[in-house]
Amino acid sequence: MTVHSAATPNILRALPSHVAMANAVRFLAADAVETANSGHPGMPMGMADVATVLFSRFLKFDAADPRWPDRDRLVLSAGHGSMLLYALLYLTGYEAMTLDELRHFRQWGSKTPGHPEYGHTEGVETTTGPLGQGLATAVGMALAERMLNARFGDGLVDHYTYVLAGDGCLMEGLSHEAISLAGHLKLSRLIVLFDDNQITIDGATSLSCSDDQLIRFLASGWSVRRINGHDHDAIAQAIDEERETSRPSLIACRTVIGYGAPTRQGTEKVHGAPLGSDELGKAREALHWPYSPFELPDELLARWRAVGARGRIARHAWMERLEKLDQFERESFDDAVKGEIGSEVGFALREIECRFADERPRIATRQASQQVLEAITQVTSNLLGGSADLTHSNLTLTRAQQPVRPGAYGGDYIHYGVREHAMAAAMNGVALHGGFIPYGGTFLAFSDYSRPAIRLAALMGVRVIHVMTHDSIGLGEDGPTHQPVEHLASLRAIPNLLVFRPADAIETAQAWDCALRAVRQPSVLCLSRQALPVLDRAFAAENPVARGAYVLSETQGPRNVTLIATGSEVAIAIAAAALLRQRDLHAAVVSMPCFELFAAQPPKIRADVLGHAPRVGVEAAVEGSWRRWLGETGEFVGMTGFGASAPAAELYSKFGITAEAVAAAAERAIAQTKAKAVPA
Ligand SMILES: Cc1ncc(C[n+]2csc(CCOP(=O)(O)OP(=O)(O)O)c2C)c(N)n1
Repeated sequence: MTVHSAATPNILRALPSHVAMANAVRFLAADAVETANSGHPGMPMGMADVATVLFSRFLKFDAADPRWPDRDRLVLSAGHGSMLLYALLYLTGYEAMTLDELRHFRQWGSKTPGHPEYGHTEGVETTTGPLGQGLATAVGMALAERMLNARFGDGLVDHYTYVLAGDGCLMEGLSHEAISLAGHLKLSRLIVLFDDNQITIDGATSLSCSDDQLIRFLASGWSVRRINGHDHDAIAQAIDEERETSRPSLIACRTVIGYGAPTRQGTEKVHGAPLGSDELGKAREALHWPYSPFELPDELLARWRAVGARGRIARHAWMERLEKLDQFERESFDDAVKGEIGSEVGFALREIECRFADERPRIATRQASQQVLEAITQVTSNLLGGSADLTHSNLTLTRAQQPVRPGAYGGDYIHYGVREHAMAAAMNGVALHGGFIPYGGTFLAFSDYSRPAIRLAALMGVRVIHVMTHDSIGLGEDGPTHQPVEHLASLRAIPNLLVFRPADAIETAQAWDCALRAVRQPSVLCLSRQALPVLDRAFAAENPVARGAYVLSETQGPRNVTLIATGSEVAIAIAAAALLRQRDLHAAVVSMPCFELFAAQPPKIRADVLGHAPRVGVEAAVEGSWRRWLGETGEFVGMTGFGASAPAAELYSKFGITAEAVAAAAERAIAQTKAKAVPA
């Protein structure tokens, strides 16, 4: 094979430029996978034509400013094809994406991890890899775009959301929720380019799937068509026309996976393994690509760089329009896009906290949450509420909010329908897009349905607030299907996720304050169905929930035991402390609404709160990670299995989560500690 100098692009002149541009993408991807000896060459080689047409003719972006708010969003839902995206970022001139980064694909410290990671690589709009997530996240982005457009107009917000998705994304159940929601909401700025190559890892899609995807999307209210995904004119025509429809669009691009690899293309062999030097050499011959790995003729690179700069004029014009706005409007836009919560929200939270302290309402924490939301939605319109069809149970809708309706995006509340997973993923998309702080409700037991998207929010570090009510057996009669027992433990196992379980109305306001301020962390607010008393506490100038745990009631003298509880069980711990007092035992009570924030405190603060006396943990859930706070001699009072269908009070008594049981556990813990202290 002849290797031409990069300065003599003879071959370029023989090929139409867009074909050469697509081949540049193909070989950067295939060579990076080859160098890493790991990765997925098939998808980038197959979708190079579609991506080239999209980038060179349609995508509104400026590589010099990857965060320009009015850029089109591109989501690579088929995240395993990450090299497609990295190649495009390099070619179009994103500063941080150098050729060296491509050479270090999948290596420690590189900007080119195995799957695209938001926040790690500039130009990556969302983390993808778990199939289907990107598509559902894009629904949230497209929704945020329309909603922001309704507020600020075409001059500031006027862009599209494009998705590259494969068979795998469309097979995932999540895709059904996502396309159904997008179709219902008529998100016409959402365009899915489906890599319709009919191959997944096991082989042909016919092994496992007989869906007619076009009919499926059509049934959900989408505009659909199928094209040859290697015909640049057909791709361009399809995108051009679909941008004008009043519905979201599916363009099924029939492609050949691994296009250009002579013996492997069109088969599963090219999905997720390097081509090997022989096959790669033959692909070079077949596609008339005489360049060595990572070598590009200057002229071709220049063409791609021009694509990266194509949006510069539009961006400057946009900046001028922004500058011309009056100060109030400009600040409103900036605050929305940056996700500022504003001092008014802080004041509203303080005010309602004081009201709860004065009035001491005996209400469920879900009701307290609603009152908090009532207060803050009076002073900000940057919150986007919603619920997965449990609005009246989660109490997530306020008087100030209006539902968003198909084609009418002026509201600030989403009826997500019974689609917990899509709700969670769409909220990620809203947060990533910017403009709104999303919160959404469901029952805590159904957090499992949202979990993959919650995990991604935590991985990406985005502020999404989950309002999960009916947080224990305390919900009563609905029974064990609806009573979470392992969910707190399982959510607490997700790194970078804040799990709050406030004990009363005051802590609920304080937990909301923490969740809103946690700009790089998602939160789950676990709220009770049942009414809870407002607990006595000393006045605190600072928000004690922000420390994760604090001493709610201290002993007069040295502690005999420390009772640590969360949520509805804090009141039980207080009652147990009273029982212990009658037995001459001094129990301090610690409320621990957020394990994660407490774990992040300096050791001295943690030691002051936990004390040196034996400890008892109380939570109407399985033990999970409680041992960390209890030590070897500590006792845990909670659930050991599933709940049951009965009135709440009876369940607490039958499952032994009572003041008496906590007092007995305290006595055992004290005795065990003494026994340990006696030398053998
Ligand atoms: C939720 C999830 N399940 C499984 C996988 C593993 N996986 C990665 S790619 C893939 C097949 C995807 O097929 P397709 O979307 O057609 O991609 P192509 O073969 O065209 O590259 C699978 C099962 C994953 N990444 N995410």
